[in-house]
Amino acid sequence: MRWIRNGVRLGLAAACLGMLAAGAPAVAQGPISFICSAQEDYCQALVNAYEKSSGAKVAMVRKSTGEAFAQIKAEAASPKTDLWWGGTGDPHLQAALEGITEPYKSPELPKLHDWAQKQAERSQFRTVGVYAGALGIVYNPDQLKKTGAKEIKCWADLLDPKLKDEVQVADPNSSGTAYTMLATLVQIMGEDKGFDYMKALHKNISQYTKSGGAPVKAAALGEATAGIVFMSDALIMILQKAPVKSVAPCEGTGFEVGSMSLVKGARNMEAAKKFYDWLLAPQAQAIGIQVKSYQVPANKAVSLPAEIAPLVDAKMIDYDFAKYGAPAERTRLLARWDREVKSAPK
Ligand code: S7P
Repeated sequence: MRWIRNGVRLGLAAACLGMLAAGAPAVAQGPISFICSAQEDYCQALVNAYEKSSGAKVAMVRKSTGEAFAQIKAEAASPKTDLWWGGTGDPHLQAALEGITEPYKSPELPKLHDWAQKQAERSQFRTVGVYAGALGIVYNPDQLKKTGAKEIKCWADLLDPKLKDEVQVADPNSSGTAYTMLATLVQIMGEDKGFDYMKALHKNISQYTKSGGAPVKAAALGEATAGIVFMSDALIMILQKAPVKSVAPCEGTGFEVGSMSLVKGARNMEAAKKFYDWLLAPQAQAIGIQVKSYQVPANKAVSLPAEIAPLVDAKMIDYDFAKYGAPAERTRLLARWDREVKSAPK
């Protein structure tokens, strides 16, 4: 995938990061109300670094992507949130198209990879890409052996009856990861066949978790044999020597453009814009890798560690972000999933 490789090739730029530290401190207008939809420790590291460098105060809450979207939508008449960072791009796009987020062109925008700038363009600049990552399958090889199922290489392998109640994925209503899976399968297989696949997979699902990263932990603990997750989340556990492997499915896979949006009518708009600009600049963009969160950063000046290289060789589909982030389409697909998959007999 060239869009990811471009990030990998910028290795030398890392040496310059120390010199690219943030400029003048932002002036705090009040605590910035911040929803963060990535890993909790990544979110906290961003907040700590910004508070330290700017003197501003940030009140952060971590929420899965679908939940964050639902909260911002529910608050639209009287917004309590200023800035929403991270989580998959589709709900950010839906928020943009529903007009509940604010258009903004950061001075950092031209310094981002094309995929991050395209996310801004397709939303009329109401959201922007902050990182990218591929969807994949995580599995526990010891557990897999016990089930007698063959090695997992493809989406089709997850349908093996020997994996009954052995697979986990999140609920796509709350989780951006799981919605990315839904949209990916529909794009690879066609809508009806994609739903047939998810209905068949339902027999093997032990639990639809709330958060997209939970199946990685379940597989590492041996509570599940396999899970559908972002490969960057699996890599965190693999590097911690957890007994799991990850695979990019042989039929192809989808990917996320993790995004950021300013809330329309934000009470701390000016302070939130300063935080927004800082979050796109190299110093903040390098924090993910420092806290071992292995998505590809959007800012071209940030290099990637060698560990990420295997993730970029996945056979990636040409994910249609405009279609699957459109409010009517996302709402329709989630309703169909509730009707036909979640409530299907096991
Ligand atoms: O953990 C990092 C990450 O996977 O979290 C985001 C994810 O969408 C949030 O979790 P949910 O699936 O529960 O919404 C991703 O954007 C990110 O890569």
